[in-house]
Amino acid sequence: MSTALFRGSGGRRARSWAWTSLVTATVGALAAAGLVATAGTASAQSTLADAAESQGRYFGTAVASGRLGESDYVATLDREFNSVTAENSMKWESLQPSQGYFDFSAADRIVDHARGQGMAVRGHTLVWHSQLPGWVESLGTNDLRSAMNNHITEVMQHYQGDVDTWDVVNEAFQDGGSGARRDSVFQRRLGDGWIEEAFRTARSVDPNATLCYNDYNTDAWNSAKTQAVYDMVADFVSRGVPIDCVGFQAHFNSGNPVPNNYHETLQNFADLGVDVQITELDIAGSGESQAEQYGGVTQACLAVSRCTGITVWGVTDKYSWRSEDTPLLFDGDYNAKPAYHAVLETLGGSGGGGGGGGGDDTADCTVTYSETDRWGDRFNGQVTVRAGDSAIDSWSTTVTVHPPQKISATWNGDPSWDSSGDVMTMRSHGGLAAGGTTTFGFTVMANGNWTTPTLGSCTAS
Ligand code: 9MR
Repeated sequence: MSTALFRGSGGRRARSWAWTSLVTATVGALAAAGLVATAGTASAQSTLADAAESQGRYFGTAVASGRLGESDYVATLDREFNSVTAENSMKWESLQPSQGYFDFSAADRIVDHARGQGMAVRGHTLVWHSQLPGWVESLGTNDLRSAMNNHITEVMQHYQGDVDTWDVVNEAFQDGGSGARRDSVFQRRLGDGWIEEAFRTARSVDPNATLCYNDYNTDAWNSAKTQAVYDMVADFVSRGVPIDCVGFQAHFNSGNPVPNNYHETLQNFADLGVDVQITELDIAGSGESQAEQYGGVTQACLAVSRCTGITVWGVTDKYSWRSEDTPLLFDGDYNAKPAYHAVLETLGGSGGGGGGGGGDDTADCTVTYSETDRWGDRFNGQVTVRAGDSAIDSWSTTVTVHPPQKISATWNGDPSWDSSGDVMTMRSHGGLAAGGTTTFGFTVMANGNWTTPTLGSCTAS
């Protein structure tokens, strides 16, 4: 994988628009041809994304770029979520490790994958005191001001058209009872005006982006920190400082449980005239107690019309930043947990879980994709087909490539193509035992487009 280490801006924009229309056109064409499959016998809203969408919301997850090669991770991501946040790859130390040099490679991998799947991207985060490269700490006032505005400008221009929402400023307030600003390098050098300046710069760079202030421990309405953030947002709104949204990270555990007045907090902020989003949700625990809390948070969002979506802070417990707390919706084997079902059902969906722990999901086989090799002009994809609880006599699935990509070779299956040549149906040579797996593979000539091919669902007989 080559790295994109360069000075400059705006590099993705033309491509982004092309991809957006391509994805829309491809999905439209597939739908017209009746080739967009919904999972076998499960209900129409058997994923978090579909169920949230039916409620006018998105359902997102944090993604680590290094996990995009793991097929179960990607299958779960692509099936369940329609929004992603880079867990670490868009932080300042990742994007501008030394002054003036931008490395967008890891973040681009996440954005390319997400946009290739038609997902939205939340940008996290433009200005934060943590995960800052060392060179920022040593700047004086004027240089720091320029560096902050330059970082916002370069990063937003690079992702303009792909990232629709930005955490412009993250975690600028202290914990505890003071309600004071956090003692960060930005606060020390630039004084109280730095947050406002960051938002004004962000608006001027991308007037179409939704601009958020994002923080944690802002869940209980009466806490000093919640009140301090509320006062800042109220002040910004009253003075016309551009702010569109407040992000509530929502990292909960027994010491910091979901407060009873969570809905009130979200509603009070929304009443200021901003959207609210739950941006990094995870809840330590397990079983029904965890499920109940997840259901409650989802309910609180649904009860506030300006709560536009929920993002959980990771796909699977095994890669969580606090994995020992098992705080997410899928366990380490990608089985849907009770918390998953609580969220799905609160959103009005049912079944779901991709067959991993999935209620009434009776699909007979599942497919997952991974990329096994890459060269300068092409890559090999591998699909693992897994039978459900019963033996199957045959299986088939589709692989859709994204023009101008072309499949140039296949192995371990009987392929056929639609008239466009972009949709390959792969049929099995034989059956599978209950729970058994097999793989097939193919080579894709990229022709400049490295988007991950889209897998259809698996059909068994
Ligand atoms: O999940 C992130 C973890 O992998 C990093 O090591 C950590 C570094 O500070 O940041 C984590 O994400 C944080 C997020 O960016 C901001 N809110 C708190 C999150 C959890 O620490």
